[in-house]
Amino acid sequence: MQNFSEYLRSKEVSDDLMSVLETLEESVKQISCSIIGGHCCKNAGSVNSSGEEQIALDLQSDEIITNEISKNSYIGLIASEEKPGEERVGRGEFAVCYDPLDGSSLVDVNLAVGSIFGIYKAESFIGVRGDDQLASMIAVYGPRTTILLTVKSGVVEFSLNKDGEFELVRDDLKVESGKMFAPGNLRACAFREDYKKLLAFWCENQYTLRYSGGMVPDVNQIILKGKGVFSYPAYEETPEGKLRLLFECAPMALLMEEAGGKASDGRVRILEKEVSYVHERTPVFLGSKEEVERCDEYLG
Ligand code: P6P
Repeated sequence: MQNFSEYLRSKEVSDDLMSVLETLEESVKQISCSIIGGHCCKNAGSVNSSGEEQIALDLQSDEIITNEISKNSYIGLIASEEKPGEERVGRGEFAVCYDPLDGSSLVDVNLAVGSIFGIYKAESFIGVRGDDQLASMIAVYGPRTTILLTVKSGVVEFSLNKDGEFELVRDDLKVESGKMFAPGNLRACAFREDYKKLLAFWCENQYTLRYSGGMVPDVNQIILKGKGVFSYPAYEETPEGKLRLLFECAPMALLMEEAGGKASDGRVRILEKEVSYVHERTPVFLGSKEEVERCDEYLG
């Protein structure tokens, strides 16, 4: 079984990008420990730049990543969902954006959560597009701690083994078609007939519901099972949707497209959308081609 570094070497990833990814791998190991350690589910008494209450684990996860990144001179720019804006951290040419612990409130009820990372070479995140990512990865903290990674040559899964090493467990993951749906923001149905009709289609066609409230495990499931669709539309109360373009949707969209799926905002590819503000939100539909095209047809 290849470990994380052996896989990167086998894909002829440049030494500097490999070093950046290994830094993020180390962060994931430490976050996994802090979650299993049962630390800090308590509220931190603060809110992030998106106005969401932070639990201490959000801040601790953010601190772990920031600390590991500070040791890597290849990384010069960071942006975190838990920080107000992008931060210059050195002269390195790599820029790393991350949601340190997406869905952190689910930790309290013992559901799976995750970290999301996008890796660029950029002087600023303003103006980048998801297509500019050199790599993206998500970590899932569930019964196992796993990583889905793409260095833009397909999608692979690593699992943290008993020796504390990530080993390759699945390679060349593909999303084809199948009747599974993860419909977010159902409250929008009270205002959007089109979303109601799309949900009726999925129900009338006996799709299997798989929605946990954590974007990372929900999208991870679609990629591992190779089928389905995750939807999170906008509506009048949240006209741009809820999920962040830079920190959540673009890294996930790269994984989904590298697995042969699609990712749109109902009109355009997520990966084509230019970031105008680091905390910018977007409606998002991710999954098998035909399902995302159905979302575009019903909601676009
Ligand atoms: P809702 C978690 O808070 C999150 O950011 C995503 O992980 C998840 O998909 C979404 O919000 C859930 O939102 O409106 O269903 O609580």
